[in-house]
Amino acid sequence: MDDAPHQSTSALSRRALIGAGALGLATAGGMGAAIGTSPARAATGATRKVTIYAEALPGNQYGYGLAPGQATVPGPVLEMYEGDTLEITLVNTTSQRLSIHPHGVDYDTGSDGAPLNGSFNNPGETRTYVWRSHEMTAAAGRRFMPGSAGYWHYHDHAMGDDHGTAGIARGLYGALIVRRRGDILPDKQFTVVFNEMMINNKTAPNTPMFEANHLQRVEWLAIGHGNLFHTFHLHAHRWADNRTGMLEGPSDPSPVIDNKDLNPGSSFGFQVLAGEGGGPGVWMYHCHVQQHSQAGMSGLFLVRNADGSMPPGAEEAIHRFQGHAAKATSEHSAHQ
Ligand SMILES: [Cu+2]
Repeated sequence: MDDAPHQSTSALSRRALIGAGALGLATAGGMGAAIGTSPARAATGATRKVTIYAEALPGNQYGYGLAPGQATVPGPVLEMYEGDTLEITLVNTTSQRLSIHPHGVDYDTGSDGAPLNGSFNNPGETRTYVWRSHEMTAAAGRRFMPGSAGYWHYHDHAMGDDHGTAGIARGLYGALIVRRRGDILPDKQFTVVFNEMMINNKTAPNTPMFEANHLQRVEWLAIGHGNLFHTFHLHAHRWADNRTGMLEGPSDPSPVIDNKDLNPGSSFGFQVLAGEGGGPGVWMYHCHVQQHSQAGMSGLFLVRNADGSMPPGAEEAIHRFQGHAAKATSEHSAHQ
């Protein structure tokens, strides 16, 4: 379980995933050795199989993992290229009914993950879910039907009630990326889930501290859950409000933003170059609903120097965040 505030060790390297040949779906044990090997390659219509383990975690939490004993909150980043199929064997190691339900891709009722369709794992049961994707297609009137590409997500839809309310509350969620061929691949990925008054089911100062070296390409995966309205803000960086976060030319009309609504069930992603513009340092990411950030919905993005060393003032800023965040949380609790 990822219970340390430092996320860097568990933040999966994009190149590691591609190198493993399974687009983020290799077993965790095989990942490390593959860093820096083959470039992205995926045949149209490829089917990839992955086994995911749903497990109970300390503190009444639950998580998805790619190997037994490796469940995390959020779960692993799952990736596919448009046209590919993902065949997920979900092993339910828990005593609870649960499932895995995707957003953005194609699936039959039997892979819906919803009790409405009888699609879930009973306690201890193993079940296979099939997620398909497709490319954009030409339609009548010079229009196009959208493909599956996007920054999506997956979550439980069966624990507690027919909507998976208890499973989502306890951590059964993760990011799902469907890429278009030719998309630029990032060096690092950070998943940020705003769930009720928490980030990745934690509050400051125990929220993840994401790390990258100056100008590394980092991909932020933002997901909303729960019952509250949130807004995601990242300091010192900005992105285009479109599918990738990057402009496709000098006249691309996409708005450029640094703050975006992140409400229950919604998701978005974008890529930035770490510290581009602002340089190395410690930058905040947080919910911009003031009561939420004040109550602990904030975290740190440490942009190290290009050589990996700590920039001036970074240690002090981290200590300041840990002290102030803890104080803010306790003060807020006192007012409840
Ligand atoms: Cu919020």
